[in-house]
Amino acid sequence: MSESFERQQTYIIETQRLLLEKTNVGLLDMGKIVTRYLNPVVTKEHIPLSWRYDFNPLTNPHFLERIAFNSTMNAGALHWKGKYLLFVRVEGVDRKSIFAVAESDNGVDNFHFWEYPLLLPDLDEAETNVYDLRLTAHEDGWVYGIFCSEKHVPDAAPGDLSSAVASAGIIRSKDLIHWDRLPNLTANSQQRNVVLHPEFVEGKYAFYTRPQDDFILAKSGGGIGWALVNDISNAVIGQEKIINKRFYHTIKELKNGEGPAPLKTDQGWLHLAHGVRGTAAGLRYVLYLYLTSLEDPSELIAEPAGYLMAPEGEERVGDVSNVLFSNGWIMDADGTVYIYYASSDTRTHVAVSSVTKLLDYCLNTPEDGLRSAESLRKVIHLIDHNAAYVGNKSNGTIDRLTK
Ligand code: M1P
Repeated sequence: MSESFERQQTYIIETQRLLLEKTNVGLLDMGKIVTRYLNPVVTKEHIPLSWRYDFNPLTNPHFLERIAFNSTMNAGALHWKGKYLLFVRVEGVDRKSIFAVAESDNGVDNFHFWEYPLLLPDLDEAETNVYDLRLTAHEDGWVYGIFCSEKHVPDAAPGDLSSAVASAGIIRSKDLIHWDRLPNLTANSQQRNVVLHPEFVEGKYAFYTRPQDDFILAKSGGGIGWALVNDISNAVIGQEKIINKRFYHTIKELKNGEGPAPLKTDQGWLHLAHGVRGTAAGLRYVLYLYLTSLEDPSELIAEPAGYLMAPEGEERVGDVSNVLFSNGWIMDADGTVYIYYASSDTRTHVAVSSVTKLLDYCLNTPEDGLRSAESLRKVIHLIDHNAAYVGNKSNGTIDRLTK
């Protein structure tokens, strides 16, 4: 064994050990709805070395990385047997993604990958890429994973190597090791960001959808949809109702998409979603919340204006900059909520809150009035409301504005 091989191997093993053992710390969060954490929870450096290096000095004398990875992002999440599990989208430098489970005891640090990536059954040779798995522990007893299954448009013109079509792949398991693959969801349009609701509704499986006219743009797809399906092993989307609409000049003007499966709370189903708008610097992805009724999960009952989280600091930079994306969260029995989100399609972070705070935010933050004049009215209203508490006197501005 050459000295170089041994030195490099030791260095790389030791560096990763230190990373995996690193304690994470919550950042100052006075008056904030979520607590961000100092370090990302899963980065490409967390990926097991045995997936990347050939440890045989004869076949890898320089100890070079044989399979390299680009990012660890858009993770589904599940609380399972006392562990916090992230089903991470692990993207290689070859641009293809696989799924792999990373596990932690406390949800905020020491995530380490299971020995092997998830063994996704391969049913269709034309399927080129798979990504963004959403986990749902359904009341039927299975854990489902819904993900984007992408292929090249079969009848693309010669030379057109970018046209793609997105549909929803479906897997299910009872032990999280062995996964059955069901046929992809059948729909009238392309679909990405499809999520399974955890309970039966009217005796049927309920899906959150995101109809889109083409691979990138939602266009006539009006927002996050909702559809009931009789048979999960032959899931066909018929009637689709838009339950969370897009609006002009909002954070979700261009498109939006359901994040993880919603959390059931005593005030309603709590949803985390992403909203996208166009800017001169490209698309900007932010995270927002909305609440739907317990009696009818497709009925919107509250939605604060704007975003809950937008890219900050280093989160703004990465493979696809200015993006926050989340398809995984976990609620503990005590109401603590762990939001797992990826920044700029590069690495995965955690932000911690509580169901009490998130509901308070949802129910007591003014909704989007869709016009500057309405935003002004809301600010004046709060200033006037605060007059009794902070000493300034209401001067009747709100009355003048409403006349
Ligand atoms: O690059 C940002 C995100 O873009 C897509 O999401 P959406 O379909 O909502 O635009 C997905 O490819 C997602 O994986 C990616 O993070």
